[in-house]
Formats: sequence, structure tokens, C-alpha cells
Amino acid sequence: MDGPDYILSTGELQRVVGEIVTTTPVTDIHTHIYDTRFGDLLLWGVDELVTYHYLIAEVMRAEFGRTTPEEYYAMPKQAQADLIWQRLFLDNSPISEACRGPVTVLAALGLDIAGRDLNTMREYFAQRTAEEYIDEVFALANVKEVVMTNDPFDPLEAPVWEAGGEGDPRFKAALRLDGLIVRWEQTQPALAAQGYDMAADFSGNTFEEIQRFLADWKQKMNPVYMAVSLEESFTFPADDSQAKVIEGAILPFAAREKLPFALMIGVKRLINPRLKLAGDGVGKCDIKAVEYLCANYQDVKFLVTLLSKENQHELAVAARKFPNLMPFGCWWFLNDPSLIDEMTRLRVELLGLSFIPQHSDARILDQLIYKWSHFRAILTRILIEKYSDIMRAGWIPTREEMQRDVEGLFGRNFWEFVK
Ligand code: FIX
Ligand code: ZN
Repeated sequence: MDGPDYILSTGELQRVVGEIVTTTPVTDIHTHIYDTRFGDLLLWGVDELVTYHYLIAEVMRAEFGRTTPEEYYAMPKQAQADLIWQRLFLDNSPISEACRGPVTVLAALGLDIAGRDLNTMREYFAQRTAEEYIDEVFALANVKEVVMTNDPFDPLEAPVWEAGGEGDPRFKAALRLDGLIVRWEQTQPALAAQGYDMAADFSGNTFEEIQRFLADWKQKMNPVYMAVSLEESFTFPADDSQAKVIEGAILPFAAREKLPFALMIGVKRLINPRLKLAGDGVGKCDIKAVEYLCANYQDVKFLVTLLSKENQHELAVAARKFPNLMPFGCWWFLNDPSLIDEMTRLRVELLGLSFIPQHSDARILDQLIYKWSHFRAILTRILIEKYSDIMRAGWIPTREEMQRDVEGLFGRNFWEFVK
């Protein structure tokens, strides 16, 4: 009978870790992609890939003094892509992470990136349907399933949920509540008009009625968690409307329904409004709000990702204190190789394997390919180093143990946390 498959040499370790990380499918716990029943909300193809809002911010720098944001946004989509391709890929080498992404994707699809001709690449996408391209991208990215960002206040998305029906089982729902929590003053009148007995000042049955709204949308979406993006200025407890909605309705609902609550904190919304979706900035948040929530609501499970590099060490330390706190991902402005490397090492050293190392935040389907291949390369290097450290002391990991570890990072930690 075969004994354990011990890893006995550095070369073998490098090969085996690389194989495991490459071949283990991923659950991507936060994205902005959709299954095909949501129609045009699903973005895919080279023109969407190249006009991703990260690249809009970068082309506005290259175009400073030549093209204004208003002029850019007035262009047709293909003209926007042509401008970005010319300025960020042809006039300058595409070495920023946001530029490198499309290069990785187009190469993975087998397209002629040496030719660098955008129109030739467009022909490839013109021949595909969304359904078959989803299969192709999920296979190339080795992604098993994704969690969407589902907004009950989105006029294009809400009717799809109201219509009911089954979606693609690879696409799980997340109930996104920025409209309720962050924009209470604008949203409350609309919900009252829908028949929810809610008052702007939270009097009467307002908190019960907010929970009825949550229950209605939990029924429609069957979400794996609730989520909100909060600015860097978020404090809790507090006397503002977002803290009241969270304390009076979200937390009791989360505890009663055993539905985790994802806190995404640190954005500075629209520091440059002219850039629209590309106009958000970042700020260090007050970790005391996260510590207070985890300490005082220990029957609620908090998935937490923070946007500022400066918050990462204190988030990992807080996670050591609160088992109901699950740090996840290298979010947005942190999704860059140097910061992913720093954050992931920090988390392994402080939390072992008890965290969720990455999510893609993909807004365009194709991005799954690069966001996961870039991350896998970094994780491989880190795991080789960490396994080597214990091997030098004589602790020899088996292949099965490493496979178990990576399956935890790539999905089991999430599913066990949210169940
Ligand atoms: O709040 C969020 O879900 C953010 O991820 C987005 O608003 C942001 O635009 C993004 O896509 C970052 O990657
Ligand atoms: Zn996001």
C-alpha cells in the first residue's frame, strides 16, 4: 500500500505546489459579473476589457491636456477602447497591473498579441456567444463558481429577480445593501412608496420593516451573504443613519437568519467626480468600528475587506481575536503584485491558513483569467517559502496536506464560514 506522498526535495516542492495551486479550482467570493439571464449587465470582450474603469483613470493621465473626461465619456465604446489601446498599450508599454491584465487575457485566449491589432482581436469575440465564452473563461481561469454583486435597487437588475426562475448555478448571489445603508435618505421614500412602513427618522415599525425588505430579497435572491461598501470615515457605534440601519436592522437580521455580513471599508467616493466610476479614492478606516462589531455581535459572521494598505496589519490582528471575523481579498487598489505579496505573507504569518486570500472583483467576465493567474503565481511563491521553512525543521508536508491547505484557501474556508 502506498505510504504518504512526502515532499522530499526543494525542486519537487516547487513542482508540486505549482501544480496544486494551478489545478485547484477557485470559488471567487466577490465579483461584479452576472450570468446571462441578466443580459447586458454581463460585460465581456476586448472593448469592455480595455475600457475597464481602472484603465480609464490611467488613460486620463496619459491624455491630460488633450482629452477631457467629458470628451472621453462622450466617445462611442470602440473609440474609447481605441484611445486606451493606443495610449496605454502602443505609446507606452502595458506594464501597469491594469494594463498587464488584458495582455494576459488575450495571450491566454491564443490571440496574436505580438500583432497588437485591436480589430483583429475584436474578430475573435464577434464569433462567440456569451454562454460559450463563460464556459471558456471559467475553464481558463479554473474558477468553479463566483459570487455576484446583486443590487435590489438597480432598475436593470431588480426585474430579473422579480421575474424569478433559476440562474446558472455557478453564479451565486450576494445581497448588496449600499442603497439601504449608505443612501438611506434617498431610498427610504421609495421603499415607503412600495408599501414598507418606514419613516426617515426610524420611528414606528421602521426597523421591523427594513428586516421585512431584507427577508423579501433573501427570498428572491437566496444570497450567500449581505454586503455593503462603506467610506473610510465609517464609525460604529454612531448616531448617523448608516449606523442606525446596521444596528437596528442588518445585524439582528444577520444573526436571526445566520446570513453573514460583508463589510468593505475604505473607499473615498468620487474624489474626482469627472471620472465617474473611475473617480473613487482610498482612505485608512478606523479598525475600532470592525473590532466593536465583531466583539459586540459575536453571533454575526463578518466577512471583511479593507481598501487601505495601512489597515491590513490591524485587520489581521483583529482576526486573531475574533473567530467571527473572516478577512478576505486584496481589494481594488490593493490588487497589485507587490501589495498582494505583502498582504498574503502577513496573513499567512498571523493567521496560518484561516483566511480567504483573494477575490477578483471582476467587472468584465474575461478578467477572471488574469486576476486569478496573476494571484496564483504569487501564492505559489509564498507557499513554497512557507513549506520550505517547516521542511528545514524536519516537518515534511505530504502532497495531500498541501492540496487540503490550498482547497481551504480557494473555497472551503469561505463555504465553511458562511454555512
Ligand atoms: O464596492 C465595490 O464592490 C468595489 O469593488 C467597486 O465599487 C469598485 O468599482 C471595483 O470594481 C473595484 O475593483
Ligand atoms: Zn467590488
